Amino acid sequence: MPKLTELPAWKAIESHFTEVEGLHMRDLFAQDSQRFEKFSSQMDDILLDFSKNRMTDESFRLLCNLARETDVEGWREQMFEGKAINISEYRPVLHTALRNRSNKPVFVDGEDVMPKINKVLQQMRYFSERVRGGHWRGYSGHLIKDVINIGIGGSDLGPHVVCDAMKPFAQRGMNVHFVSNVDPTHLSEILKFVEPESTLFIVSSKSFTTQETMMNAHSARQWFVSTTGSEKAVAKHFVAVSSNTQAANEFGILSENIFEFWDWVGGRYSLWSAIGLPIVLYLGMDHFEDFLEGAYAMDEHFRNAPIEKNIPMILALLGIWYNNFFDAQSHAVMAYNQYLRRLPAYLQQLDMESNGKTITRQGERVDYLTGPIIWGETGSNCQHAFFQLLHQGTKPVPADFLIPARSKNPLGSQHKVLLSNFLAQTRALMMGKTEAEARQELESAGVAEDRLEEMLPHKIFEGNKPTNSIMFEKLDPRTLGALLAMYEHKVFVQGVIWNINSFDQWGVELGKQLAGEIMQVLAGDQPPEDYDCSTSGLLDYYSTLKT
Ligand code: G6Q
Repeated sequence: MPKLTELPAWKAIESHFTEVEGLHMRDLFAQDSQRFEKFSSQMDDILLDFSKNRMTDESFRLLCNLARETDVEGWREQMFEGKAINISEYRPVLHTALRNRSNKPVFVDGEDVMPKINKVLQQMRYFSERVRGGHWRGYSGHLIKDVINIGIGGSDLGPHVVCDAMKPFAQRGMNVHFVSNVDPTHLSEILKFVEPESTLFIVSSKSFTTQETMMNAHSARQWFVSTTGSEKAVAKHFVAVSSNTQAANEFGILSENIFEFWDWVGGRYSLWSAIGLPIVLYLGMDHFEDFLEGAYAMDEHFRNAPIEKNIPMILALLGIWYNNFFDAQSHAVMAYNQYLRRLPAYLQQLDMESNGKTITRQGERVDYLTGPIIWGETGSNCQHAFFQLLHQGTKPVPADFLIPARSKNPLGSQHKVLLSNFLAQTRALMMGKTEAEARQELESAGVAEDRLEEMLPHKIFEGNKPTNSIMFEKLDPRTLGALLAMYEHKVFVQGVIWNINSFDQWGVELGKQLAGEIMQVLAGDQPPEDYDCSTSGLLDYYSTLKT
């Protein structure tokens, strides 16, 4: 298999890049009034306008060729069909089966997995309806008012972003909390405000061995037993979501209260599985199914739309354009929607854990950049914080801007003001402000000649800063499902093109292993003699402070 950088499609982009690098989007827009029509695509009500990017028709054509030459379409089918594309863990990658609303069979090792997926969905419906309808009560007959999800990484970030974003759809009187950090403060601060008799804990862990989750789960159990005085009551207040049902049993959770998922669901892709249980308890199963429907609609679009109109493919190709040719180190995501405030945290894991890799599928070191640093904040807050760097800094930062056309909370003209900021920022980033415009502005403001010359360089904006605008009607479960699936597929396409395995996470496993080793030193063992002096020095300093 030829190296990525030796492929004809890559070489063609490389030589084309030198022609495009110096072009300004302001001129590209002036030359082509059809740019928006040409460079936009729609799936249901989700519109992607990618016209504010530093590319010509030819750039786009060459990028699409790269997707063809790296066989993105072939890999896509392998994923949907359950082939073991996670090559370092020898597993299929089938989060798409979890939201396969067609219910057509999907085979793993000759077994159709749809019946067991449907069975767990039914179990989630039955359980959530009992809890939400007041039939499942706490040990002393109280209604369940607080659900606490204990999980970390993929067993936390997905359900957390969804519950936060879907707050307007939540059942009145039902609260959901997320405990992830092993820092005891996280659990303690939540326990201060809940009553054990009306609290349900979900221990969410694919492996059921993750140190942070297990410690938090044991602490929660201890708190529960010591405040209620009843071991027996644990059964009514603790359920588990895991692919390791035996370990969940051993923790003391009854088999009927364990919600299963499987090793072909990666942690960061698991929110569509039983890991979505907190979502279901908070929003209800019908809303969760709408969420799955939205993701399925995006899956179908991803599978069937031609590359030129395929939203996840386009986002992926543009990301590669900036990452590998403009040397952009990061990619920002700005949701102009307060409900989406956890979106950057979720995307950081999705993207950086998937594509933060240096080894190709053939086991060689890459000689090109792979996954970008993902970051972001909600609009318009971000404008008053780091946007200065986007407008006038030295680093290229391509960005996605997302906004719903309608707000869940229409307050006077506030949503229109939000939208005007969204439009003004993407336009300003693209257009910039020329010297002549800045001069004109200062003159109109009556600035004296000598002062004007001093101020002028500071008032110029280069512009030519790329953005994607993603606009949709409203943020509801269906649209959110589609948006998250859109990003999953974007990450997938980039991984295929970079020729890396997006579905393992050995760096995460390393953290789990190292923390265990150092714990033994903290528990009193001598540090190994070959420990680096920095770690030994910190351990010594800690021992002087801890008492
Ligand atoms: C995700 C990663 C990682 C994982 C957590 C929690 O893809 O594998 O973030 O989700 O480490 O793991 P458990 O669910 O096994 O506790």
